[in-house]
Amino acid sequence: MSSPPSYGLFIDGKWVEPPGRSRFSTQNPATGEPLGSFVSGTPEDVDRAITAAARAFPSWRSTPAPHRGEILLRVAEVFRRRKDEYGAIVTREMGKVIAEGRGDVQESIDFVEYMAGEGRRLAGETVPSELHQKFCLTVRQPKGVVACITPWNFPTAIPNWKIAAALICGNTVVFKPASNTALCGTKVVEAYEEAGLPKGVLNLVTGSGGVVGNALVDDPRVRAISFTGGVETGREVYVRGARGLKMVHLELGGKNPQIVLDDADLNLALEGVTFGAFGTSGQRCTATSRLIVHEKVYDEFLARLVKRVEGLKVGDPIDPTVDMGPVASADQEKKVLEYIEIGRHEGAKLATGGHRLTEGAYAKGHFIAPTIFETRHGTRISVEEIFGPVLSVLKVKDYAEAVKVANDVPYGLSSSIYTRDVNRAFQAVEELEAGITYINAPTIGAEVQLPFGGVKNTGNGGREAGSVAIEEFTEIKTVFIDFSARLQKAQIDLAE
Ligand code: TXE
Repeated sequence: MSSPPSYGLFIDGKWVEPPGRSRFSTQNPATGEPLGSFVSGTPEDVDRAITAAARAFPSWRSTPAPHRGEILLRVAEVFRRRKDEYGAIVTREMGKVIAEGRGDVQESIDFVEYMAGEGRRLAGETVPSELHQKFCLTVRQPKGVVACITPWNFPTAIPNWKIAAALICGNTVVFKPASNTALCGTKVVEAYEEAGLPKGVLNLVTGSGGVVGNALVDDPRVRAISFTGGVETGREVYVRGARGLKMVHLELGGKNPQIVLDDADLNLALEGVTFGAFGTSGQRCTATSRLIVHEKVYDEFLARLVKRVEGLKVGDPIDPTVDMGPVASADQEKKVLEYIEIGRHEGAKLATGGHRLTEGAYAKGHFIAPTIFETRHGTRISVEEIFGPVLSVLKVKDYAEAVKVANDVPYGLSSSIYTRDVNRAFQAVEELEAGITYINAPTIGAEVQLPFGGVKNTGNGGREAGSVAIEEFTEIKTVFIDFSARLQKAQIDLAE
């Protein structure tokens, strides 16, 4: 097999391959095909990237935000022009089916365009003063150099959610992608380069989380860290960042429930859970990993779901007729198989799947059969994030129990309820402990113009996307303009 193409780091507007670095490669999780070889960045590389970003900051922050937006529009154009090419790279490197690979790139286009428009808003407030002839307002200012650390499950969309939002606000960026999707990360940066982003404004350092990630989080010049990944890594990043009193934005796991009440449109609920649980092989942070079903419709619904899921075509995700690809890596395969074993040991009843697919075309990939367990609330598979094609089904006696079970997990990202009762639907909006609630739609399906994030261990309170995305990347400056031409004192009683 010929060796895959080599890629460098992107520092100060140049692709560089510092001598003496070790390298790592990425593979297609469906076929084992090597895709690219990348530099294992070192703390010195991180230092150079931060130096470049810090040097570029004064001029980028003083570039009018609408002009920054024009560059982002050009970035979106590059993604649009390259959608087929990039979509196929997403699919080949991460393993999601080609429609979703293209969807990943479409989400990048949507978000970058949306943020380009933010260049003409970046709104502050004007508020009245308690004093005469005094004008009070707030303006948004960039934070400085920010670090964007991203996972592999949306390997172009998540980087863009962070990078475009950071850039429109006037920050400069050092970006570290997940190692198993380093090619996608590299392609994202190429798009910004092609669009003419000034040098140093966006820098890429590939390499391990322990080395590159830690060096970024620890450097005092990095003022904010935007991180999406696993809970334990997120906690570590938060604690390290806290030492430098940095703003750390975390987007972590989920254990997202779909509730099906006895009055639900079962056909719709069936399509919802099939897509929610097995789309992207269950590797979305909003993936449906718990199906909570009213006892009156439980048997019928489960039987239909098993039949539907057994009809899914699993295979090479580049084939447009395939419904579900492999999981993203050997590590993911191991973790998911461990959870399947845990499920068996804790007495869950396997309704379908529960094994690797290894024969013929599956032999070189990380394929796992779509898996459904019947279990009870409180088992490990019903409360821990598995992040794979494994669905836990739970029976409940009524709406109240459904919500109690839905809420009784350490996470709170997405949630969904299928019912025709409008009162129940609104009650669920009020009662489900989650950052996102869908009514009669699956737990997946974020749109870029709406805030994204969750409660409890899903994060630390921030939201990405939507107009609130800029909160993460701006400081607010409060401005008082006194045009009275005399000293006025707030809060001090005036002499009668
Ligand atoms: O995530 P990590 P992994 C969950 C999911 C998955 C598990 C592991 O359960 O099975 O996490 O995935 C970088 N300082 N989610 O291993 O390790 C790392 O290099 C700074 C859920 O991929 O959290 C990568 O770029 N950075 C989640 C990024 O952090 C560090 C999506 C994420 O890696 C670092 C992804 C460190 N010390 C995984 N260590 C969701 N719910 O969306 C690692 N990194």
